[in-house]
Amino acid sequence: MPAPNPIDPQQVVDAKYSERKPRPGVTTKRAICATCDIACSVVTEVKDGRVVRVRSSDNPIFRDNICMKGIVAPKNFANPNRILKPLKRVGERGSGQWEEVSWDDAIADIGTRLKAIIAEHGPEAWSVSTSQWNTATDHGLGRRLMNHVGSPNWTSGVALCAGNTAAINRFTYGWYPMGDFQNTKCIVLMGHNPRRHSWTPMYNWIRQAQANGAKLIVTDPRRSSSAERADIWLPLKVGSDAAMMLGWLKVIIDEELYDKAFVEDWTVGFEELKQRVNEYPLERVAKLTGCEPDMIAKAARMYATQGPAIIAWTPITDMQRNSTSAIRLQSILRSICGYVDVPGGEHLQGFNPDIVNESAIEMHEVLSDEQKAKQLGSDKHPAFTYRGQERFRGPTKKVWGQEYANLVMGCHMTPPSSLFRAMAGEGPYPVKAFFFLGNNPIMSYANMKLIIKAIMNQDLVVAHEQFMTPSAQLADYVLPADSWLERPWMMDGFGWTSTVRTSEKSMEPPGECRSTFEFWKLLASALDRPEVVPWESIEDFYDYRLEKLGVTWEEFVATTDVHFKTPEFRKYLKTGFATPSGKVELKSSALEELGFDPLPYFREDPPTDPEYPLKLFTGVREDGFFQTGHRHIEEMRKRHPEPEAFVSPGTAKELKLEEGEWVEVANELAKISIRVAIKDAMPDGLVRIPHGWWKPEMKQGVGHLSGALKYADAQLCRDDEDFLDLEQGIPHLKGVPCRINKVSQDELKTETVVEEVEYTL
Ligand SMILES: Nc1nc2c(c(=O)[nH]1)N[C@H]1C(S)=C(S)[C@@H](COP(=O)(O)OP(=O)(O)OC[C@H]3O[C@@H](n4cnc5c(=O)[nH]c(N)nc54)[C@H](O)[C@@H]3O)O[C@H]1N2
Ligand SMILES: Nc1nc2c(c(=O)[nH]1)N[C@H]1C(S)=C(S)[C@@H](COP(=O)(O)OP(=O)(O)OC[C@H]3O[C@@H](n4cnc5c(=O)[nH]c(N)nc54)[C@H](O)[C@@H]3O)O[C@H]1N2
Ligand code: SF4
Ligand SMILES: [Mo]
Repeated sequence: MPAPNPIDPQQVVDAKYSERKPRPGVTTKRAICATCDIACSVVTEVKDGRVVRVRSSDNPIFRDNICMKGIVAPKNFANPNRILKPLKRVGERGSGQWEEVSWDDAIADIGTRLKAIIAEHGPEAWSVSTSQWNTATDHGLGRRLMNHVGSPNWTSGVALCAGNTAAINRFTYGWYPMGDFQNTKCIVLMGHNPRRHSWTPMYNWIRQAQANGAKLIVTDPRRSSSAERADIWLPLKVGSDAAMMLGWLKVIIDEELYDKAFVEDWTVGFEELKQRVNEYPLERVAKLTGCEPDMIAKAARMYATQGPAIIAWTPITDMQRNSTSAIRLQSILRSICGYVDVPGGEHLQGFNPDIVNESAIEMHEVLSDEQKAKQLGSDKHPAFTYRGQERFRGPTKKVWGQEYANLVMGCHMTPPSSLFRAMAGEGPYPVKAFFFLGNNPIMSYANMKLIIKAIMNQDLVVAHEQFMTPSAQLADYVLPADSWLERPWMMDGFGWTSTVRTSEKSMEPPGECRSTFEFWKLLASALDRPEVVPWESIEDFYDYRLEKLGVTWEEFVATTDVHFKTPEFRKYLKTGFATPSGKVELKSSALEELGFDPLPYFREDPPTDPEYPLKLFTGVREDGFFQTGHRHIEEMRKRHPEPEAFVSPGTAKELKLEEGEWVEVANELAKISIRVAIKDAMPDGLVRIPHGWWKPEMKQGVGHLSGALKYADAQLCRDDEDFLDLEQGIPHLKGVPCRINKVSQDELKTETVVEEVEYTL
């Protein structure tokens, strides 16, 4: 049975369920899989103190939500490559030589060195990068410590995935809404392509909604599996989503298909929006997107008239040079069609009032205005920095009860490219200490070689990791991290939904692996700020967060899979929206004050260089891996032994490419080695590059980085201003000019040989 959507209160009431009897010889725990960032509830089976199996939850809300990456977790975390002891670099940085040290010695030395760096350069010289899921499992404690110490320079994978969506949504209606898939009548997927083993719950919700009669509209240059199941598929040009939505608005406004009463009563800037949209007649949009005007109009009409509709969150528009406009356009479409905060549409949930939420734990109020103003990137690309989000403090307090709402942890970040350029010595001031937790930074942003230079230019580099990733290979300390099987978790809906969920600890961490909680607690003490993380243990910390509910963590986790706030719709009737005007800002006063165009627009691609006639995008995730991880698991590697560039049969013919042939994909920044996979779902001229390839079995250290220098997509991702979104400064990963170079047969043969070429930076 596909999973019901946990937004619906009826579903929650119905969710009394009986647990399956454990198999003989095992005990079971109820856990949340944190292998990817969609967080499925699962059951773990424990035998002799170890997790031997992960299966899907018995709770009907979550049943069926499990994928192969969740199932393989016990093998993943028991892999011999797992780091079990703190490692200290000996020899040159990146030389691959380590000695085992104790946690106490490591943390003491890290504390002393970090204090010295702060004394010399100021607290802003310390920066931190984390990942999607890690951002959710450090519970805001990293930000809390940084805020107390005085550094605003925190970034995360959420800058290119969901966190930035949330931050940009605030410009329109002050929060980021969550789709009510259970009751919707129409779903739009802009590229986003949930599959059985990728965004599994989302895939289940969409299938269920379609079974209930909901329409599906997909925009995707490639004929994806979602496109195949769609009522309308718009095969648009890569990177042209914002232009497509301007076209939809043109139709919806011209044909008066919008919610007039809502627009009249609850929005500002409709006339200006209308004028802007008039600059995008369908003929122009057809040119920009490569789609037929009739089809564009048909999709727009379907969205506006077959609602309530959802434009599902998509990472695709998070990674485009028109990202801010594209995300704003999604917000504007939702708003003028009357789908915001209504059943079947998109729900503004706010905080759960029963717990201390992570935005509050972060304590952004203790970071001085002077330090906030130093946040890197806030001058040029401020949208999700403190400066960009400043205008929402007062309105957020009024509507949602708290000044700082760090939705999906994306609302007070440093844009990654600004950070790495500063770390590499490009100014405006020195950044000399870099910590990364649960994040593979050199491979997870744009311009990998610049990030390597940035890391090599540091005085102190600390990784908290499970595996010796290419990034960890460049650290001074690699501290062993626990996994989601080995710690409890109280999950507060990524600071975005009001759902609180629980995960039991299934087993003890192996070796000396420790949690992110422990990492921050130890570091706080080493920086002489023990009072910042005063709780003895993570359970003690959860007790504190649950005080208002009057239960302990032990009681809560034993009785609760999911704790809800009763959904209320159209709350704005009482409170207004959390924007400066209290209304939905179709024309954004905050963007205008920051010096940007307050209306959405489409910035065309720079002229094509004939040297690089093709375009690439990174994406189409592999079932067996999560992002840059999992390449060490044999069963998964068998499924995807080598990185593959997808090209159309037409492009293959033109370039005389054979299926399975090794080629180079190259652009101004770099070239990578990759095998050709000819796919008739691909349009001509477009190349799909998979994200995050390295091979743990290959040589470690500078010059190799376990194959990252040979295969990683991040080398081709550009971070020069032409390829950055103006407002956020995030890179364009959907439509980067490139070419394919044939390689000689001799080179081809060496691909399977272990002997490795050394790469220079
Ligand atoms: N060039 C390029 N950059 C991208 C993308 C792209 O397509 N191309 N995609 C973007 C997207 S969508 C995302 S979501 C981000 C993701 O970027 P990251 O957040 O960096 O994600 P991963 O590559 O999964 O790296 C996570 C690391 O955390 C480690 N880890 C796993 N569990 C734990 C744990 O419990 N504790 C600790 N301490 N470590 C753990 C894993 O071993 C892994 O090395 O990257 C973004 N960046
Ligand atoms: N198994 C597995 N599952 C995963 C992950 C994983 O690594 N492995 N990663 C997780 C993460 S962090 C994320 S963000 C998601 C990503 O998952 P999705 O959101 O589904 O993203 P992708 O699979 O990268 O690409 C989806 C589609 O976008 C299309 N596309 C490319 N460029 C454009 C464009 O410019 N416009 C439009 N409209 N479409 C475009 C591609 O053709 C592709 O069909 O998957 C999550 N789920
Ligand atoms: S989709 Fe798979 S990896 Fe992601 S949380 Fe669910 S089971 Fe875990
Ligand atoms: Mo992502």
